Amino acid sequence: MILLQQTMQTKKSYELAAEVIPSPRQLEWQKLEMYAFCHFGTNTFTGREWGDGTASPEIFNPKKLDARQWAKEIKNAGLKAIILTCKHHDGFCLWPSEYTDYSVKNSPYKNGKGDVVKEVSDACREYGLKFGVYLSPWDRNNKSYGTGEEYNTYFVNQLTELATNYGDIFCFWFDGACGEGKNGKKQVYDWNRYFAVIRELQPNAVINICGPDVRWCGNEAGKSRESEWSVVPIYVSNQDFVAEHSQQEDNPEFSKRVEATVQDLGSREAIKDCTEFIWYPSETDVSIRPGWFYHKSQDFRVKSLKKLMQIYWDSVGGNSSLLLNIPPDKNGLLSKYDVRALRKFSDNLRKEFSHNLLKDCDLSASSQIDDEHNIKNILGDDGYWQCKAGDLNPEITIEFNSPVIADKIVLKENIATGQQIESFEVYGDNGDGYKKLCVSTIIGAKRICRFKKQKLKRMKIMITSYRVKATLNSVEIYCRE
Ligand code: FUL
Repeated sequence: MILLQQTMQTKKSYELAAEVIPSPRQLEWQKLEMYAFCHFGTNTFTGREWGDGTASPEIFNPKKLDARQWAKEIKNAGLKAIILTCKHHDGFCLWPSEYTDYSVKNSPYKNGKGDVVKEVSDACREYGLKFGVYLSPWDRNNKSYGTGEEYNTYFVNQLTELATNYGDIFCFWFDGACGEGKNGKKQVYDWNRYFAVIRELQPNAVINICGPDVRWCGNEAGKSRESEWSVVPIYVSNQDFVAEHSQQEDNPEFSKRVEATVQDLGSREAIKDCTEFIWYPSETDVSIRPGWFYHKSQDFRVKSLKKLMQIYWDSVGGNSSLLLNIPPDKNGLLSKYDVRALRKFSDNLRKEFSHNLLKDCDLSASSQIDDEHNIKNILGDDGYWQCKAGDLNPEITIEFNSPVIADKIVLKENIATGQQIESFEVYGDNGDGYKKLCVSTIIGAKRICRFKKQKLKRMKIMITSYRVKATLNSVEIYCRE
């Protein structure tokens, strides 16, 4: 015991951070990379972003609702899941909850016999997508909100309905927004009770934002940090910390704001006084149009391909997953404007990543800990490379058997054993000497670096700084078609 304490004390904070690894559920989630949000509810019909819980259920009447159309478009776009706003802040439930009258059961939709959660979760399964639940803790309709225990039980009952009746759920997404209810009171959420219910009923699901598994990137504008560390000090997952930085008012401008709150969460400097760390990877949530809910007036303000690509490079290409909101319209369909933008986006991604050029080549590394962690592992799906502990500037050389024309490199660390690489550089040579192609900070689950399209005979990756050990799971090289 005493010995353990001594070792703990002598370890530097970055050495402790280097030991933190993801849970199996976080590792599974990380593979998704990109998935959809669908904001849908009374706001779709009232034109609001934040309903106050007074809209009549009578207004909810999507006449052509077709969740299979959502799933089909989202699947074709290469996204891997849908998270549905089963209940937004207004409290209206898209499923016939037993615990409130404020739901689809009192709407004209299918004469009160509809269940949108069921339709969307079924469509997801049919199209091979995962299904996730957004359930707003803030409820502006329920009279028990703000009373403490009673509302927490109401919320737990709703969570239980959703976690029991709709098959596997990959994610529960809890918003940081928290305001007053009807009675002017704010609720004290019993997060631990909520989490316990989820862990019991859906043990594989990640709990995002106001939850312990996935961290909010900190804004709704689609801007990730230059260095999105997945290992951060433990306080970052504190729900009060998250809520403090969340949207506090019904302000349409919020989605454009890039909050310059805490830009550096994980560098050696940022963590130097910390001793406790968690694996808490970033998620970038952003809407394809200005609002989270569909408003006809925004049909011509759908994000351009250029903007969507910028968001993709920053998020997926910068160790943050991308949660892209595509809100169904009043008919209950994804609008043609959003579908057009989504298709352009996915067609473009296919062109950017048509085939991996890193195949026929000789690979060498300045060191490897043993033969099991051979550099050749970065070419395939099995295993990973790890340098020797004493190798302070690990270098990997790629010698192409015949020259390639390339414009980007994709690197992945072996995150199952943590995140340790702090910076690296990539060089290319076409016979006239090595030239620098890119300089970058962290890698994590994925880092995409783009450079000017050029012919290359060989490439070199230099890891310029790392914590304790450096690993690579894979390296891929691409050229836009
Ligand atoms: C915010 C909410 O207030 C917005 O309405 C939206 O649901 C967004 C994803 O999260 O905190």
